[in-house]
Amino acid sequence: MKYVERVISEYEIKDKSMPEFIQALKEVLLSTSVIFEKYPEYEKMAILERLCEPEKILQFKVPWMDDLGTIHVNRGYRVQFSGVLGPYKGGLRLHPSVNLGVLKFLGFEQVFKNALTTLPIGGGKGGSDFNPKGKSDNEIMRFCQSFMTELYSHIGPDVDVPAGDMGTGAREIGFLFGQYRRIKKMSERGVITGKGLSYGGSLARKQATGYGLIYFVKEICEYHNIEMANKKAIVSGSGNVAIYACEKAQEYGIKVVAMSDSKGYIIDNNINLDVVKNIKEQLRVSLSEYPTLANSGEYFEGSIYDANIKAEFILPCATQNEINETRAKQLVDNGCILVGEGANMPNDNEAIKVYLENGVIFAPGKAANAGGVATSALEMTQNSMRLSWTFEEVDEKLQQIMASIHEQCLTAMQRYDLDSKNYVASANIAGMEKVIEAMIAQGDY
Ligand code: NDP
Ligand code: 2IT
Repeated sequence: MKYVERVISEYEIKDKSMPEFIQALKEVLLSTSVIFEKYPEYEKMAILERLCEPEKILQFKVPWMDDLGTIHVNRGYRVQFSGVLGPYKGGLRLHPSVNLGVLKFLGFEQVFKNALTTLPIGGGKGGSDFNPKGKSDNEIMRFCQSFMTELYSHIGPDVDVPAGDMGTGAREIGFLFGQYRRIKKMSERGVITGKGLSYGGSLARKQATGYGLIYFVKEICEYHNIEMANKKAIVSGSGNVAIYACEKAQEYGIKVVAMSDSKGYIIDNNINLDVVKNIKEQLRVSLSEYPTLANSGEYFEGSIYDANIKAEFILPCATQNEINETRAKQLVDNGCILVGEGANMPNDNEAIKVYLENGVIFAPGKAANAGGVATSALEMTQNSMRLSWTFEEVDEKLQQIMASIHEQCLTAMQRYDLDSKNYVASANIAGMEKVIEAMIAQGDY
């Protein structure tokens, strides 16, 4: 049995209760098997076993009191996956679907994504099964304080630097940072990123993941001679990543014809993003309010990917496994030519196969959405230097980083003789080679 297949089958037994982690392992390992064919000595060095096992996993109880005085207990986690390239770095997800398997998949992906940014950050991920929906600001604050009361002793600017992810935005980061500062009695701004601008945050971090996705799409379009203007796009989700992907896409003349949330989706000729921002960033309510507030468009319940919408660009920016084989085939039938993942693993492995078999360009999350974490690393840099760059300076660096990730993919394609539309294998190879090199150099065993 091939090395890669052996390691996958061992994990299929060891982590059989973690389907998302197994899915991510398969995506990464099967597409990088060429590395292990080229360097058979890596098997003896147990490189894959060392890469697939997190360095440390923390699980802790998060008790908090709601506004009526009832006590709740959630589970908190931090998966410190790999520190070979720098402090563990990755977001905190607050969502009822969070469990260890989901965070292991996210942490594993984060290791290679962070390697692609070329910045000195290792990979990690954390979060809780806490549901922020419908909670008051005070309840959110008490939860965040309780979460940080346990986490604080495991993180630090040179140890582990959390940030936002689904359900964790500026409000939650503020409460988390405030509790860390109170407990530590130190001004360590670089312990968490995505902070507010008044206390050490970076301009353009809020926009960075969505903008970065579109900068990456722009690189692809330039390389493959595709005109961006007037193409139709579906952007799923209407959270942080989706909103700023839509904003930058519209700036480039792309027509965003549909967006979604966890309950349904809106279809409009050209989405009115100010209304979506108001609904999601201010009112924090459902997209069903859109037709009334925008005075245009229609709202439907269900998945945006069952709606049979015609679009050339598909930009999934909500959550994992939104698109399966059937939905991918429908997207292809409806004229899709490019899929760029703003979310982490929104396409399952069968969907990716459909794209590659049908000549659709596929940009995986670990390359396409790396702008968020890259800008977090720029926030860390500014915190260390004790100064702030302008929006334009950060945005310029973000564009350079996304262009460099595209360049790294092209180089890997050439070195391993891969198809020029196969960004999934090339991104995985480029990220993994960097991590392996650092592991070997550091005698990481
Ligand atoms: P947010 O919490 O801001 O937004 C998430 C969006 O996804 C919301 O619109 C939410 O709907 C929707 N959603 C949640 N669950 C489902 C579901 N089951 N089906 C359909 N839609 C759903 O999160 P982010 O925008 O920060 O994150 C989105 C994705 O991008 C995640 O995969 C995250 O890991 C990834 N990512 C985030 C980065 C960041 O910097 N924030 C960086 C890189 C990747 P509703 O409004 O109803 O809750
Ligand atoms: O998935 C991701 O890359 C993020 N949620 C961003 C992590 C970060 O540290 O900014």
